[in-house]
Amino acid sequence: MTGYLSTFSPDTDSAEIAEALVRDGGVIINELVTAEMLDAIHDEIEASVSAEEQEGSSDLWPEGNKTVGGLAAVSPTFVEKLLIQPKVLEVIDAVLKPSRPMSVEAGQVDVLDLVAVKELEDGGTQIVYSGEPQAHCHHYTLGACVMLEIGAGREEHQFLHRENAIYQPFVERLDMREFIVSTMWAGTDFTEENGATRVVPGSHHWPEERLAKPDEIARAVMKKGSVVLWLSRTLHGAAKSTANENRTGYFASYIADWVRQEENQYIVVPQEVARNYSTAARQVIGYRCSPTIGWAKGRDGDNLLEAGHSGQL
Ligand SMILES: O=C(O)CCC(=O)C(=O)O
Ligand SMILES: [Fe+2]
Repeated sequence: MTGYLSTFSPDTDSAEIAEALVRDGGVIINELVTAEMLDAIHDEIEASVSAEEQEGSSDLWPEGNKTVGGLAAVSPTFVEKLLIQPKVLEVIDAVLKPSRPMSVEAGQVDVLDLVAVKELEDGGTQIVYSGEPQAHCHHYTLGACVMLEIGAGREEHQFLHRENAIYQPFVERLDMREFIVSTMWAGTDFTEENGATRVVPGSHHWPEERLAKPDEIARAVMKKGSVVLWLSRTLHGAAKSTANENRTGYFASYIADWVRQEENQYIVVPQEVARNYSTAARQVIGYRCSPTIGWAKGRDGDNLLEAGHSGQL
């Protein structure tokens, strides 16, 4: 099934969507939220980020395109309605297999079952891990959250790349457990002409050196309010544009809690801003910890903005 992205309606069972995502490396969920919601997000961005600040200025996003970082602080509607959209979280729960899933239906898995304390000859003890953990992470958090707008007439395709590239070569292994799921919401219709994301189904199983052939590259053609999801090793990239209108996408990646967030969410969304959000949103943004990573003494592990207990101290 090359060059084609499976597209699902919002009422499809999330397990079915997750299965296709793991199999093909990418999927689309059609019109999962209303166009009005996307308009509200656009208005929030326009109200707080100047045109100058939105101008692209990098190789990935040259002048003539627009980018807005720190979306998790700029758009409360994005955070509360899209970032923690229940169907999306159910699919990501099924793929990233956290021991503490976001969606209520998912069961919890205890990774600490794998730890044994062994007696030593000198009277001391030693921690020994054994067995295969069912979970890939304790929970997942936001990698980066940005608006990506392809300008009318963008001349070049962005290079095809893999999301795990930012961690390569430090963690790369083809058979590694999945640790990133990316989402891109269509803030305008995504068309072949205006730069719908290029995604290469199956490429998450390819060796690094294999290059994509033209007929292997699919396009995330979708209506405003739809979302495309892809995995850490799936080749993808923004496309050139032959259209007269811009293509606006809202990108959010979800990463295992044990890798560092790509965009520094504690700078972007400081505590006083995060306090305005729901607990679920705070958790995804990063105000949550596992028993071993990210703790702050005197704070609650599931909601680090509140007093409580986290970590080993
Ligand atoms: O805008 C898109 O369609 C994809 C962008 C992307 O993958 C990136 O900037 O890393
Ligand atoms: Fe990317």
